[in-house]
Amino acid sequence: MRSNVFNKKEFVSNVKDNLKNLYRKTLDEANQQEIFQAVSTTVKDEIMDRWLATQQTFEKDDPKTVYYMSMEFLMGRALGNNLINLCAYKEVKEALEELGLDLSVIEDQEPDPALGNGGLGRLAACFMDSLATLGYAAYGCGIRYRYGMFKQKISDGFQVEVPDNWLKDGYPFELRRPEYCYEVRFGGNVRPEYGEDGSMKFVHENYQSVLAIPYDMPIVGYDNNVVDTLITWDAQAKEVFELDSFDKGNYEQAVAQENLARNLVEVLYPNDNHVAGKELRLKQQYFFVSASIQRALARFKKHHDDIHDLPEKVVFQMNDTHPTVAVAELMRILVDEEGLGWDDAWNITTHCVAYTNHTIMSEALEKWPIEIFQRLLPRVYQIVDEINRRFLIEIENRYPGNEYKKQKMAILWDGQVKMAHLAIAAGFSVNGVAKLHTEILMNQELKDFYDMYPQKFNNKTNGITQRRFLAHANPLLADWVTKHVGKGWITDLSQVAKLAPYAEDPKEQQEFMEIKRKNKIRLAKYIKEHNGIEVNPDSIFDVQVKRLHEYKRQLLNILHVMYLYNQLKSNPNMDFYPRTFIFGAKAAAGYRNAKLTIKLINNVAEVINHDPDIQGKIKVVFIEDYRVSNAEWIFAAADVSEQISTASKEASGTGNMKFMLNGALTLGTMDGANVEMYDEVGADNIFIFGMSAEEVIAHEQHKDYNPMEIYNNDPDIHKVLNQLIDGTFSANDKELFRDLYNSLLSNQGGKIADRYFILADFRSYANEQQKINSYYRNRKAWAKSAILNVAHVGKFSSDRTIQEYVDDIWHLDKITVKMDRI
Ligand code: F58
Repeated sequence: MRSNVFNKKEFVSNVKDNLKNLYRKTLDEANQQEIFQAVSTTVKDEIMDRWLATQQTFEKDDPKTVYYMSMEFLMGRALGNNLINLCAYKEVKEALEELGLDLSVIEDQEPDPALGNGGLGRLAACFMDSLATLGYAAYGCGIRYRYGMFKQKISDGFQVEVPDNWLKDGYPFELRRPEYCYEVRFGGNVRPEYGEDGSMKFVHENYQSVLAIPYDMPIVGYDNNVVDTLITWDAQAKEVFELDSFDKGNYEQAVAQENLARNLVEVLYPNDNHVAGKELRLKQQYFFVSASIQRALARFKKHHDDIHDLPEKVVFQMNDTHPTVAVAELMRILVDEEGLGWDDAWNITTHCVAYTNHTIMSEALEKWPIEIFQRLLPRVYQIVDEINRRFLIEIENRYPGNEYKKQKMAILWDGQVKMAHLAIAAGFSVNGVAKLHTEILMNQELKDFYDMYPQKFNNKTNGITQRRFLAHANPLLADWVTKHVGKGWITDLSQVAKLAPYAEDPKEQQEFMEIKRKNKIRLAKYIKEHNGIEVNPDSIFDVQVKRLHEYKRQLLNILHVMYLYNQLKSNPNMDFYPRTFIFGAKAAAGYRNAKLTIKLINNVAEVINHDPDIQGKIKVVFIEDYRVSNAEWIFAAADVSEQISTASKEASGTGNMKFMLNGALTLGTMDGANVEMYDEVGADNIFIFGMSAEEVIAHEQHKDYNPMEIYNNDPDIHKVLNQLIDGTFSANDKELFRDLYNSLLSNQGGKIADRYFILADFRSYANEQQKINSYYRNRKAWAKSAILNVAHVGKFSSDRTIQEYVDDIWHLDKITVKMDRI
């Protein structure tokens, strides 16, 4: 907060006032949750002035605006982050200390808003932070799920999902805006209606309606008075049991609408890189997309009479295909409500929508059964049908007589609506999220589309916000960086390059390692409190935290731990630097192998952590309920960052960047953004192993991979795999891990054996792990590499990513918010 606004005395007195007004309590009487609410209300008050001023600037300057459309925004806690971006963190911490209060305890009271699964949702959150910080007009558009990502409990080593009732105490950083509500219609039928002049329009009737009510959350830019907005939409029944419903005998209809509204926004689908294709999910998509477009158009029309100018002022970025129904909804509004002709409307639409692809995993590609789509969205379906018809003509013109092309590229095919095809046909930009990923899209997955529209394709390598993941997560390292390069890195991460010369300096190396050690102690304390496991802060903290998915290969990691354990057992005096293997991961509730892998990790932990033979040299920890708030502590404490996906499968990864920012050394495959991290930091400061994407793809095409051969020829691997089924780690139930064993060795139900090449990469993984073991003994070399990782992380700021989106895709105007406007 600017010093003329913020002073400690005033802050304290406002907190006390808020306690009084909210709870009729004094500081002594209030509990921590009430204090959190009062502190947050005080901070929100401060934000409000800037939010108002930003809105007034929008009104006056009318800048081009991006609407970032995403089913997920994994925001994490707001209080600490807002204080960082208001430049008031330290002052508020001190002010509270004077009252005997601890800011981090208060921060801990905040529910962790988890309206997202993993990378895709967290990316959206980082992008919002960067948009506000760089001074661009932006709205995030999403859904206000009543229940976010489930909370994970570990019970007897198994994951148990507990509902995340994040709104139960009320959320202080949101604002209900019922005055901006919109109607969204589902079902019913469409019939043509002819005017007396011979004109025809479509009438949608017998539909069900819900009202979309927006809740705005402020997105505070860093030290620039800009506050953008995340709109999350809540659903409400349009008519709440109105008397005339009874009169008309419409009672059932009223109940149905009430139910629809309640179910729509009830819960986030907890799948990462997998879509279940449930009808309710399509309803969610249309619901938030329709409401967001209506709001965007209403804002536009306040200042503009001619809808043809829309592309000059508005761009919709679709975060994966989930919001792709936006294409047809915008067409519907332009044609049916604005009265434009098809070509006119198509021209506007295709200059307003752009699409980001986040995966090549086929199970994550969205396809809707036409039957569902048509029944749920009859008018929107007609429009998709027409888009498809014209698209097929375009393909025919380009590739006359090539039926095969049409089959492969059609939007409607085989009873399904292919959302990616719709997004590419309509989007003026199609981007991947890392160099390698974009290349794979262009040369393999989307090759037909790239051949047809090369100009649409571009890469935007992901990034992360250094404000949350360094300034807030790791204050000790943040101060160390500032001491050496000044504060500029907070808004221009490329400035960390100036750290490079310090990497050679023994005193700086020492200081750096001291900071890491303190962060490891902080995490060790957390682990002790939450897991009851004692870990040694002088061991290597080797960390893999991310969603649990077979392609991310947590199984490779834990199999290697089993292998090391076998080695140590048979040779207790072998060269081995103590290591703590830390895991954190949620598995989708219905994903069997993923859940079994969690159980395996916990069982291996149980055996190894209690085996006196290995003298505590290996510890295995599974951190319960991995989420944004504990992630911040985990990144800060890591020595080794495990980024070990099968090459070609991880589109980018963003956790990899958060570890790098905090000075961990990456152990990774040449996959996703790891490739670019390697380019930045150099071969000496990263541990790379495994097959290349090209090799993996070649094996997949030739179907010539046989894991059984490796199992038969490598006795160490043989032993480890047998331990999955001989009771070593499941004494009471030898069969417990049979499915994991089978998944590695036998083809089953369409799934080929070891489809993620775990055995193929095992030896080269173990070799790199061995190198890490030796390298860590050389503290100076390690410290040097760690510092160089921080020094070369500049490229991976989401500020850089957003600037590229602005320059190449969105073309937004920068705004300046002056506070004297209010
Ligand atoms: C992730 N995708 C990618 N999808 O896996 C990761 O490599 C990338 O860094 C990140 O996006 C950001 O670009 C991802 O998180 C999902 O969680 C979807 C949720 C909805 C269902 C389909 C998967």
